[in-house]
Amino acid sequence: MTYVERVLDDLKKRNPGEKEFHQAATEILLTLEPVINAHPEYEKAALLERFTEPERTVLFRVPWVDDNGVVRVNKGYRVQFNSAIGPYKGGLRFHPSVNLSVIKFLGLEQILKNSLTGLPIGGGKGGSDFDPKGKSDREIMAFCQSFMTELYRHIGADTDVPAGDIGVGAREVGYLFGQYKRIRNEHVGVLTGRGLSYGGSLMRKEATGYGLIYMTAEAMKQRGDSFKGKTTIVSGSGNVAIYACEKAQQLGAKVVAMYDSNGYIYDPNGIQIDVIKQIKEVERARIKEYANRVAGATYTEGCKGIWTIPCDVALPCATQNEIDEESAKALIANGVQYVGEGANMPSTLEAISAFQKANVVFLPAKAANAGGVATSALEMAQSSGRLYWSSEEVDAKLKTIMINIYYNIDAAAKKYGYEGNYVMGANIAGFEKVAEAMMAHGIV
Ligand code: NDP
Ligand code: 2IT
Repeated sequence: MTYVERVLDDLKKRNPGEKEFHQAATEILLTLEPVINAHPEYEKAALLERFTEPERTVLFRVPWVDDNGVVRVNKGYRVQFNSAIGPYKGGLRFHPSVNLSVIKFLGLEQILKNSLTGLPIGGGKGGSDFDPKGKSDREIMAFCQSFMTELYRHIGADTDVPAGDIGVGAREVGYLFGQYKRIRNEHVGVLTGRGLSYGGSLMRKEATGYGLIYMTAEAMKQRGDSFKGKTTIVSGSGNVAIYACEKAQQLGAKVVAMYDSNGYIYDPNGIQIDVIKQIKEVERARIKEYANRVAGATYTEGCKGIWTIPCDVALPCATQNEIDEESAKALIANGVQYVGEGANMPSTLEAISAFQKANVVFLPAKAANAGGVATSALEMAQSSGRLYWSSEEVDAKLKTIMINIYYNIDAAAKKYGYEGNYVMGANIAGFEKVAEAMMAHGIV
């Protein structure tokens, strides 16, 4: 057994049942063989054992009272995974499927993603199994205040800076920030994705989706191609999906389908993104409403069928494992050319392998969706400097960062003889910097 295989084997034994964490660790570790072989000192320093074990894991009770006066109890999590290159940084997810395995997979991915941005941010992730769906604003506020009443003692502008993820957007960040400020009596950049009136950065809302498109467009450009006229599917209809759709359309794509967790809409004339924004951002309603409002559009119950719609570009922007092997094969059979991951780990290991075998240009999440956290780091810089950059300035920086990441992962893949394998490229390029910093810090 190689060092990498042994670490992976131990990880599975010592973290039983954590299937998402096993999946992310498998994807990452197996691609690191070439780097590990080039650095025998890493094994001596138990570098991979330390890299895959969070520095700190905080689990806590979140009690709150619902609108009927009933006391409810949720689980709260913050995994402070790796601070080698900067303070822990990563989002909070509120979704009933959240458990330790999900938070750890997201945290592990986040370490390498944050490294790829080139900015000084370590990796962390947190959240709760709280389900924001169907809750009143008061219930959301009560939950967020209770969550922060424990979380505040573990975070700080130079220690750990959470942000949004599934189920955590501007509203939730506002309530979380308000409670942090009240308890600590300090107005600092302890969360990103804040509102523009209290220290948020312009373009943070758009950043993940726009960044995904900037990188995908660059991969196309390198091949003498572009988004013009490309039939595109964007799964999800939340923060990442909406702004991926918007920017893809600005570049000439025809986005024909999107979904939420109930089902998908198909609009052969091209999705009207303003209608989606009204339904999802303003009314917080279900996507099936779209078919009631737009002539020619249809709604189908269930999500999986979306991947059987013929397209040139597939952009999964909802959640983990939304593209399995069967869906990947359907996409390939229909001629998909590019897959850009907006969500975290949206493709199963089998799906990734199918895309790569079929020579589909596959841009993995930790590179392709790094625009969100990169802009969070720009928000941190603006907070510390007590200054604001214009939308144009932030957008230009975001675009430069995404293009740099693309060429870095392209170069890393080539360096080790795996040209075009951006999974290898992203894992290796992200890992090299973290490994160097960890080695410099000694055994800690
Ligand atoms: P949102 O909560 O804004 O939107 C999530 C979307 O995905 C909703 O349309 C939701 O549908 C759908 N969805 C969630 N779970 C499922 C499921 N099990 N099956 C089908 N659809 C589902 O979250 P974001 O847009 O912020 O996040 C989307 C993805 O992007 C996540 O993987 C996240 O980790 C990743 N990401 C987010 C970043 C950010 O800046 N926000 C940055 C980088 C990555 P419904 O409303 O019905 O639940
Ligand atoms: O997965 C992610 O990169 C995010 N949810 C964004 C994290 C951040 O700190 O902006």
